[in-house]
Amino acid sequence: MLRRRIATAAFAALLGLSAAMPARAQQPETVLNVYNWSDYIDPYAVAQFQQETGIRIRYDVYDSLETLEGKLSAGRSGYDIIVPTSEPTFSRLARAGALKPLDRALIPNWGKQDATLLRQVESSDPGNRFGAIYLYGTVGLGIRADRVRELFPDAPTDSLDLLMKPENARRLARCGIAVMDSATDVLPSILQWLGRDPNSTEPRDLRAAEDALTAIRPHVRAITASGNILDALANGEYCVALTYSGDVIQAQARAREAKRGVEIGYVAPKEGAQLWFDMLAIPADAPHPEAAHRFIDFLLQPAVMAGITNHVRYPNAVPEARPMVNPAVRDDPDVYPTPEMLKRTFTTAPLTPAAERARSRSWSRFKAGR
Ligand code: N2P
Repeated sequence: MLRRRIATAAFAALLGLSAAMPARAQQPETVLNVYNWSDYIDPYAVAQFQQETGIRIRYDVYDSLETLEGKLSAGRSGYDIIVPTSEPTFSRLARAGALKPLDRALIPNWGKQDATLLRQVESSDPGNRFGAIYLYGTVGLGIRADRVRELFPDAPTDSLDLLMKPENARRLARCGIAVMDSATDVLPSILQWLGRDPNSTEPRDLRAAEDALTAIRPHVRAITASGNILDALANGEYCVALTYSGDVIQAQARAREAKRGVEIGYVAPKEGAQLWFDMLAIPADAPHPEAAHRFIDFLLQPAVMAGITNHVRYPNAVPEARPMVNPAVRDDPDVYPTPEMLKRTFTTAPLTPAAERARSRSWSRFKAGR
């Protein structure tokens, strides 16, 4: 049995390596078009999949839900795999008929996923028909600890007060404040900080969030894509950035490697952090649905998932992967939140199209500083 497995692996490797040989070039090559968040996979996993299956991956990235939705809503995206967040994008695409129901017979590793987490995403996808859980995380603050200690020794570093109270933002402005450019993934945290319902569609709540953001606007250096924030944080360009948890922890790891004294920390705000799940999904018009199922199945293998978490510093939903994750990553509560931290998180709900439009108009005004 073992020998056969080895022989099969060797054969698959051979297929992968022989992709450029003329004999194979005559056969149409299978391609898998993946559209994923930036800085969100272990390149080794991509290489391994290609080598094992002979399927070539064409990989594109986005760094906000707005960009993903823009691409998908135009139709005929040509993608086979997308990774939308459970709310609002994934649930909306599922309801709109834009996703293909997953064929579990083609995903033998489906059962590797944590049943409790799967139940949790059922509020976005009853019956878990359209998505497997890829990774999850929170929205919070990346803090350049070495500089904030100097500039503002008694800074409230456990709270969104650090960013959202104008007197604090003013003190930190010259060392750089950034906010990721996404109404969808920022406004709920601001509403929560204000003590309002993060899913509120009430105009007065939205107005309050916009006013709070507008009040700190003069002190914000950049409202930019999350991918840009990751790079700049790692280089020490910002003191405070509102962005996704694992992006901060990746920046922290890069800064440590660079050994230039840049010290980055992550904080899930004590007022309550937004918890999100990113889902592996197949667009309804995907040109290569079989290869897409194969890719999802491949990713759900514990060893592959562990490699991804090690690389991108976001937790996965495969419990068997956990012992294979590096202890420094596995035991970091900023990566895998503790049960107490999870109690202080909130999830978002879908908005009506009108509420969604109101949020995006409000966001544009904040960006323009008006
Ligand atoms: C990866 C960011 C993905 C998290 N750079 C957003 N859900």
